[in-house]
Amino acid sequence: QEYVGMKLEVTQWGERAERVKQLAGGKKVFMVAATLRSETMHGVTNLFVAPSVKYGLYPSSTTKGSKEDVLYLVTPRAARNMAYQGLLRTEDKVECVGELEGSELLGTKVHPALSEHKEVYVVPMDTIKDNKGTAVVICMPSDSPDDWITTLDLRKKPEYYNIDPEWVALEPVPVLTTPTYGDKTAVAIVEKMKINSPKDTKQLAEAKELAYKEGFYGGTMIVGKYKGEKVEDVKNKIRDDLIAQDLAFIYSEPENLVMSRSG
Ligand code: ZZB
Repeated sequence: QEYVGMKLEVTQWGERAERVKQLAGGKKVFMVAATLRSETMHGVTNLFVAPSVKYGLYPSSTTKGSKEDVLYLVTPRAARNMAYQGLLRTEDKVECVGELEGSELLGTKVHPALSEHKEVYVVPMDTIKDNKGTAVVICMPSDSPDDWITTLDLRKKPEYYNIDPEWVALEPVPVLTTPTYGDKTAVAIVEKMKINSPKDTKQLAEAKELAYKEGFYGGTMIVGKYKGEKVEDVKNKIRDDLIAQDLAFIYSEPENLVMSRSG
C-alpha cells in the first residue's frame, strides 16, 4: 500500500505534553499522517491519535523526505518501515529520541500546511489501528465518514474522552463536490445511512468505500490551485506538489507480512 505521509508541524505542545516537549529538546517536530486523500488537505479540522498507542520521536533523514533535520512522530512500526525507505537517520538500527503515549499529545496544536485552518488540535480516535500507517490520522470530516462520526462523538462526550470541547469546535470545510452528495460528501452519507456511532464499524466501512468512489470518480475540486478540475485528473498532481514543497513524502508498507514474503 502506498500512502502519502503528510507532515504536520507541532506549533504548540499541550499541557499534557511537557515530558514530550523535553524529549524533543527544542527540535522541530512533525507528526506524520498516512493518507490516501492528500487532495483533501485544505479541509483538515483536527489530527487524530490513539490514546493508548505507543509512539516515538525519530530523527529524519535529510537526503530523502525532508530538507532539514527534524523529528518525526510516528509509531515504532512505522519508523521501521520509514527507515527501510531511507526516510530516517539510521546507524545500525533505527534511532529513537524517546517514546510516548498518544494520550500525552491530546490538546497539542499542529499546523496543517495548505489548510484553511492554520492550527488544529490533536484529539483522540479510538478506532485507529496501530498496525496500519503511522497511527496518526488527519481529520477530514467533509470527505471521511469515520472522521465526521468521530468528531460528533467527541463533541457529545468530551468528559468521557477527557478533552476540552473547544478542541473539536471547527466545522467541516468543503474541498470538493460530488454530483450525488454535494460538497460535504461524508456528512451526507453519514446522515443518509443513519450512522450513529464510531462503533458502527460495518456501516462505516461501507460508507468509506462509497465516499472514496464518489470523491475519486465523481468529485470536482472547489478550492485551491486546481479548482474546477476533476479529482481523478489532479489527485497525483496535488500529491506531487506537496512533495515538491517538502510538505509530504511517499510512505509505503506491505499489505501484510505473509503476502510480502511469499510474493
Ligand atoms: C485523510 C482522508 C480524507 C482520509 C478523506 C480518508 C478520506 P485504507 O483505505 O484503509 O488504507 N487511516 C490511515 N491510517 C489509519 C489507521 N492506522 N487507522 C485508521 N484509519 C487510518 O485507509 C486509509 C485512510 O484511513 C487514510 O486516508 C486515513 O484517512 C485513514 F476524505 O486521510 B485518510 C472515504 C475516506 N476519505
